[in-house]
Amino acid sequence: MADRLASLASRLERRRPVVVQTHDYPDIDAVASAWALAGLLRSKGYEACCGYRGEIKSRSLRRLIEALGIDAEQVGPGRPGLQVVVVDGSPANGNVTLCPGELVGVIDHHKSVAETVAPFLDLRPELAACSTMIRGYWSEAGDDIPGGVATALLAGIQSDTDFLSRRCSDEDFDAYAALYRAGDWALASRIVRTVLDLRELGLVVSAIEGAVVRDGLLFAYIGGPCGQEALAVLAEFALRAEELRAAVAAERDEGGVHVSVRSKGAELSAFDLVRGALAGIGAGGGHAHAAGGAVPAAADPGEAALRERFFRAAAEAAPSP
Ligand SMILES: [Mn+2]
Repeated sequence: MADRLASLASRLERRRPVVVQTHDYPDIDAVASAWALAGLLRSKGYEACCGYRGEIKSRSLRRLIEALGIDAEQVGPGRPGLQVVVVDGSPANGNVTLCPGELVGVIDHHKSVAETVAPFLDLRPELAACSTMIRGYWSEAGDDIPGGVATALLAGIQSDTDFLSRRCSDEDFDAYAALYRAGDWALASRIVRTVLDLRELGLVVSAIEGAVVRDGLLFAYIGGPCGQEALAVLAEFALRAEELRAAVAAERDEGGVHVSVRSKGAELSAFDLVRGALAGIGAGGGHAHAAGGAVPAAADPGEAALRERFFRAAAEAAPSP
């Protein structure tokens, strides 16, 4: 197996600070990965911290940060000589606003939409979670993984695979088993599952009542405000309906429109849907089963036009049988 940790470390200068940066508006997999890698680098003598851009809109991530004492910082204007390692995202995919500094590495499991350029690249879209990748770095180091770090990475895999119910590689299963033993699985599971409050539960119910379905695609607009996970909960729950192939949930806040897309299979890929629907107005990405995207407020076409964009993208990506 390639010694990825040694390869990354050889490209980092020990006397300069390192920020391990997540994708913007991070989720559990992103922060768990960044925190775990920053901790590993610190144990090897680097000055490393975990950072993100945008804000934390995920309720479960806030709980994980509190429960495990994760020190994730909103990255500011940068510091002289800063070295940047991006995890669970890529500047080439448009979901990371880079911290000013020198980009040294990108570690990601998302589908690439453009070529990523950095001295160190570890891009493995065949893996279901970035946390699986970072657990591999800890294994390479040969060090015992601290319980809190194991719990965070376990939550990352649970969150990105919906508790192993999406496509996973052998490496994801191996990492899950090891982290399940090394961390607190009960704590991780409880935090990952608890993503709404009662007000948001009501918003989700109302949005489903008002949803529009065409050719197996459901489109629902949540009348917010809500955390980013309410969108995912709605889209995932909707797919329990036999007639649906895919589901889209959208919400608008001051920053613009956020969307979450879930699909039952590669036949109508969530990734293709969000890329097609948001082409020219926003950015989106992810995986075949789960994807997300955002449209800046200035480019918001409005609910009806956004819905038509998704129905059109579905017809183009996979005409109904
Ligand atoms: Mn991820």
